[in-house]
Amino acid sequence: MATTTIKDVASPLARQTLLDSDLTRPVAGVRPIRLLPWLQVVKIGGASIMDRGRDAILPIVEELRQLLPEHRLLILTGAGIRARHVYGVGLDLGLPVGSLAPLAASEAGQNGHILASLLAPEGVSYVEHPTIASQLAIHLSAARAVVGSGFPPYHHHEFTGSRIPPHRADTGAFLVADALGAAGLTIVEDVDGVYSTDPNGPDGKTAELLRDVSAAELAKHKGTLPLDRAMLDVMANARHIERVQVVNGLVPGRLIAALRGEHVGTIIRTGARSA
Ligand code: GWN
Ligand code: ATP
Repeated sequence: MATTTIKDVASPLARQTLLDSDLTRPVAGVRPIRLLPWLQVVKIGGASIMDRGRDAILPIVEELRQLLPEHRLLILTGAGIRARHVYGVGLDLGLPVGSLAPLAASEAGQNGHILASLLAPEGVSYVEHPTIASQLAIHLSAARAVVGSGFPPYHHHEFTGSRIPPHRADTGAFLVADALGAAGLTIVEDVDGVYSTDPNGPDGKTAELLRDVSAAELAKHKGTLPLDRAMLDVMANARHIERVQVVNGLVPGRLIAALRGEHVGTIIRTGARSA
């Protein structure tokens, strides 16, 4: 028998616009749950580590290997020199940012495949973006760590403010670590941390290491940074990750020390506050 009455679906958001944050706050303002609270995310630099080849990669592989009994890891890699090349060719041809983003992302994936191959004897594999999104728990129940691409899969949805994709591997690593409610994120570079000015630049002699800095302060920093600036915007609205440590992966022991809770690089404080 056909019903003529209007069906009312019970929802606290049923009768209001989603655009008014005052109205949605009572429902949407609560802190999200932590999906993988025991997870440690480690981002390995593409240009700073992977492009240096065996001299930089093999010691990092050894440190990751030593960390496996202590932590369950999501290891994410950045893109390096091959992405710079593809940006150059693509920009010369006039390709839009949404076409360049997946081209560069695929290098981050290549670097991940390289790292995963070296860790394979430890049971570590490369996992695809969809696996990171929805099957990480089962993979990390079977293995102590997995490797993936750090790039966020924005593809043709990449923001158009700049011709170089603004959301790269640092941003992708932070987004996924915060979304999963991970215990921490460590970013591995080829410098001791974030400095007042590029230590390898023309004013390098005056560069001072910033041992503890907020994302808001870094966002105001006028010069270059060893990180994606888009990550600082994301950090402002972080829900779980309160601090990220940037460490030098070329110095033996720094990555292990960071994962053991030591302050051995730059700590960047985000906008997230403990509950
Ligand atoms: O290819 O190395 O994931 O994990 O942004 O998209 O360009 O893809 O377009 O699951 O979906 O090259 O094929 O490639 O790096 O990103 O992956 O081996 O659709 O496992 O197929 O979101 O890995 O790849 O480059 O990460 O960053 O097949 Mo690759 Mo990347 Mo694999 Mo992934 Mo993109 Mo998929 Mo995807 Mo595409
Ligand atoms: P990706 O993973 O995207 O390839 P990456 O993490 O490997 O990136 P780079 O883009 O190579 O990192 O950035 C690291 C470099 O940033 C350092 O070698 C350093 O010379 C440079 N740099 C620029 N500004 C600063 C700064 N303020 N402090 C520290 N390093 C800086």
